[in-house]
Amino acid sequence: MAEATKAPAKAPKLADPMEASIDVATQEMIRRAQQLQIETVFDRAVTMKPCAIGMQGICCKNCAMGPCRLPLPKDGIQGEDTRKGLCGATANTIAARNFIRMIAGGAAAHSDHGRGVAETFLSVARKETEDYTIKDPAKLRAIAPYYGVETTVEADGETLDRDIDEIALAVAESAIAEWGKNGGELLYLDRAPKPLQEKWEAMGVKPRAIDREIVEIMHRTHMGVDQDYKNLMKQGARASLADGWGGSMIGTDLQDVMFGTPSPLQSEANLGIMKEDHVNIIVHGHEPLLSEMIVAASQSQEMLDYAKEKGAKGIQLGGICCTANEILQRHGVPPAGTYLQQELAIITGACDAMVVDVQCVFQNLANVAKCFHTKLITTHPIAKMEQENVIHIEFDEHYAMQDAKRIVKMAIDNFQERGAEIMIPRHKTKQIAGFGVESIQYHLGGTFRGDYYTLNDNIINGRIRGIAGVVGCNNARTKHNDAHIKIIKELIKNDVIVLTTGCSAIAAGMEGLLTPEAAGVHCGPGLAEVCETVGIPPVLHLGSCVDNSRILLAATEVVKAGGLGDDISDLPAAGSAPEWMSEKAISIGQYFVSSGVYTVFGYHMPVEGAPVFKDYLYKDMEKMYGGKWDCEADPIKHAHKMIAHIDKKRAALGIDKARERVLMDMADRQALGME
Ligand code: SF4
Ligand code: MSK
Repeated sequence: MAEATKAPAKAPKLADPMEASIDVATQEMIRRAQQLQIETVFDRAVTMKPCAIGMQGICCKNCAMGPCRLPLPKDGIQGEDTRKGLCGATANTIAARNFIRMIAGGAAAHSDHGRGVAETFLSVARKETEDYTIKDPAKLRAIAPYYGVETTVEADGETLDRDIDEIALAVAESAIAEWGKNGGELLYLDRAPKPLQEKWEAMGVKPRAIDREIVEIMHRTHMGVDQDYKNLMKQGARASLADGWGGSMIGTDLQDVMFGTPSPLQSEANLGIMKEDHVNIIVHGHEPLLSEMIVAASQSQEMLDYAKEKGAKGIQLGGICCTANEILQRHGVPPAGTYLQQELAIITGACDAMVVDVQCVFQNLANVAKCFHTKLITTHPIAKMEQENVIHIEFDEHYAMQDAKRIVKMAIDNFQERGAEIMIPRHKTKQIAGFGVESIQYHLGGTFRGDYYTLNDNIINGRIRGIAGVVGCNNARTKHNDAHIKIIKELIKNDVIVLTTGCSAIAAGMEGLLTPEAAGVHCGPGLAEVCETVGIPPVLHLGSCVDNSRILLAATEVVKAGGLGDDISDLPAAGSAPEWMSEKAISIGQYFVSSGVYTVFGYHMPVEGAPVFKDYLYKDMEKMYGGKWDCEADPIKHAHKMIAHIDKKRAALGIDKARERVLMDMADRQALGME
């Protein structure tokens, strides 16, 4: 072929920024990456298609006779489903095994995080470290009874407060035992409403020890063990409860004890929080153990002076993913973005160090960092990267501040190494974060009754139609943040108050939904009235992925406050993970379902290839736990499925009529000072 007639080399297919994200900063940075010819997850999502059989949950590779793939017949299943793997495993068995292995992965990730926190807390209690202390002794006293630890002592006929260090040591030892104790059940199960505990007892799903439930999943799903999807799911439910009411809840509580229980504070969100004239350090991952110290180190006069010496005006700390949420809710450190923005933070050219710990960290960060001056630092012994440009500084809680200062200094030293290729998008949004069980009680609770009375009252009278938990990841197979924002807006428009965590919370912050002012713009009249009266946003940021345990406890408080049934499953409430991608999301989804919550996932669920198993999750589970799974990719339909469920629960409670009245009730508005 003559040179002139040769087809030009095919340009790689690239993501369309407008199709990839609803966020302008993200769109700008995708364009920027493409100009610089740096590939990102958005481009890879265009060039690599997912496996259709894997997506449906019906590929088994649990032994070397496989992988066995069981595609659905084109015209669906007519009559008996005869599909089977070499060993005879049915589609139900394969999908259930895959599903509960995801639960095991998710529960392990959350719970290992919790274990790390508990071990650090034990070091604090033993006075082996000076860098961490007990910042919230009241919370420690509040949780101690669940661990069987006395908080008072009798002396000379008087009841006195027990020494806080003694309580700390006893709680730490009891907490750590939860991972591997022999016999008994997890102690925190006692915090759930009694009818729920009875359901778990009847179903035989009360977790015994956290590690045990995860190991048992790996055993049961080994080739030739458990081959009954119902029995497999029983263990899935048990392991998920060991996560939500175990590893995650212990992690959240002990983090609050050591680092402080969050209370509402103001901050900002999105890539625009990075500053060209500052040293920018981005922390990313999940565990706050090191990032807490990095916050302290970067605020220390020593480091600030050093940064100025090197020509910077200061140190700007920012976060990605749940490490971001942890330091946001306790210190107001702004998130630079969600899961899908991690590469983009480096592509600004102004990221002097990205410090990562565990979970949700792209290995491609190393390839992107190579194109810039950015120091990419791994810090956790279980999470390293093979690329040579990655620096590993192993974090040791006994020398926490020393490690943190070393990292901050490395970032400062790197400030002068920046190239000319700097582009920080200007977009950032104001937000209020840092809500929790305690602060909801403070803002929406009764002054005299000290519980969730006011919240319940507003649900009963219909101003608040119901409660939704909207949580979870981004997924590069769906438009970044689109489903999160559409679903949340549709819910609050219909007077449903939203509790949010994880990347969903960051997305809501970026969209300006975490401000009290959002109520007047986006809410239905009832919810707007409550938010404006109390001065809270209609979407409450409750923290990170492990903090979904806060939602379980908030729901329990609502039950306790009365008037809305006896169990979480009676509440006009629903859960959602619009853009999920992580195994942790499946574990969270299952512990919500097993705790009585109707839970809708977006995008897809890996069960479509096993219709009987799917029905078991989407229908039959409700009879067992009061909660069930559902999936809806369309955000508006997704929100309305949740609202329909909320209305169903309102009708069952006999409070559906109250809502119709309240929206026209002028006297009530006047009583609230709104007219
Ligand atoms: Fe195939 Fe059975 Fe082996 Fe799975 S366990 S790969 S279905 S033979
Ligand atoms: S970080 S698990 S992408 S929420 Fe918790 Fe975000 Fe999902 Fe990771």
